[in-house]
Amino acid sequence: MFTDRTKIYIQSGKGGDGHVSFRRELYVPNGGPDGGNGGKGGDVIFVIDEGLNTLSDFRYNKKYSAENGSEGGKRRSTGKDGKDLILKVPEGTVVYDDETGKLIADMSGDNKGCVILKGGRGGRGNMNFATSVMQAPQYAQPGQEAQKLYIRLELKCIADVGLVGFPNAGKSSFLAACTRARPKIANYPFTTINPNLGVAYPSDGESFVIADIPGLIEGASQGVGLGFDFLRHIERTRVLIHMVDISGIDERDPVESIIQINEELKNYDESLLSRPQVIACNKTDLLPQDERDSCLANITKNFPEYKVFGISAATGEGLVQLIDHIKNELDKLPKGKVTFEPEIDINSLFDKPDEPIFTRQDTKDPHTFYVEGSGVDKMLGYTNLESEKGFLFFQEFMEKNGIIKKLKAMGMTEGDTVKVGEYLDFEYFDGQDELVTEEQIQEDDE
Ligand SMILES: Nc1nc2c(ncn2[C@@H]2O[C@H](COP(=O)(O)OP(=O)(O)OP(=O)(O)O)[C@@H](O)[C@H]2O)c(=O)[nH]1
Ligand SMILES: [Mg+2]
Repeated sequence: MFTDRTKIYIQSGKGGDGHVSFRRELYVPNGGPDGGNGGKGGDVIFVIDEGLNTLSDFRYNKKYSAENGSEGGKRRSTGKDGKDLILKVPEGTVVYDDETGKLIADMSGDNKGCVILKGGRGGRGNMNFATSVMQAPQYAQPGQEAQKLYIRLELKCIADVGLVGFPNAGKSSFLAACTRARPKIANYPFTTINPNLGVAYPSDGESFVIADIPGLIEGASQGVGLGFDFLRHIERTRVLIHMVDISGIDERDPVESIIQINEELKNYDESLLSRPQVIACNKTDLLPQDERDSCLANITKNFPEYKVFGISAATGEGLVQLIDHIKNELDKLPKGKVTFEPEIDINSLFDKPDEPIFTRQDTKDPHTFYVEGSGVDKMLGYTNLESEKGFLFFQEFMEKNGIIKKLKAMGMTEGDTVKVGEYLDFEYFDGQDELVTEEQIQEDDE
């Protein structure tokens, strides 16, 4: 089945955690810290695959994750980087953030591939944290979190020319007559249920691509019929061929039809109406010469802004002239494909505000307290506690946020353990109102 729209979940790899370990050597009782850094998490990358023309590959599998980075190891060994996840899509695929509906990336034109989600960076192992102040750091930095996102993929065909009109107007017949495409053709509305592409060769110059979409009906822009879902396939086209049946067999007034279809185009996307449009009055073979002439004259009078052609997809009448005219119109326009600009910086989606700082007492051990929240983790991430400056900064942070006060109010007394974030343990000393690391206690004892 043809799929041109789907929602999937993607996730980059988490960064590997930094490692905590100490050198063990014969005759060296207290080796220095040698825990290595974690590996980087894998990215989620989209690339264009020229061989694809639908999003059917995404129909069944809805979840995609890149590999996590591995944890750092002993003896300063760095964890392995997680493998990137490469997702292949057809050219013309547009990636949207599902929640906001904003455009993240248009996989077309010069954009042959791009990173949509970045893997987390690896955490630093404790080998980075040894200083003269602290010889045996007991913690390492955690790896950065993975990025997670629900996205919507939409294929918007890459074509130079779009065919629009009511069902049964003869759009597919026209495509079949002018190109080597073989779409289904039949005398009932909505014969076409997927867009068809065909390459047309004008008498002179380069070929161009025509997109045939299902017939539009009144209300198409609001989702009536099949039209709405497929109007996106003409968004990238630069010239429109408006196909209208003038034989009278569908009992629609041609002038009324043209107005109605243009109304639907305008409701869907106003810019569609400002594109060069050519009216192709089809099925001339079914009308006597005089009727056909008066009909064409009437349409020309009503739509002076458009060029009007009488054609027959059945006999081939007027097709060469129409194709050559379209080629001329295309040549007048600036070269290049219609592409869409991102409406959102993907990274801004992951800049979450810090959680409030949260303090609590251990439920079983009244002498252990916790200080938690992403704000704390972030602070620890950029603070080197082993440097004097870093340690001072940390103390100020605890002070400024009223954390010591809160802990004391909860019953913290001298000698109690305070666990900050995921990795840091301190012992509280009353009187000085400050925290001292275990190593400093040891040093003081000596
Ligand atoms: N006599 C005659 N019949 C035509 C001509 N063009 C198309 N038809 C017939 O009109 C009917 C509809 O043609 P299609 O090409 O399927 O029309 P369509 O616009 O693609 O219709 P949908 O896909 O339903 O939107 C078919 O029975 C065709 O054989 C023409 O120039 N002359
Ligand atoms: Mg058709």
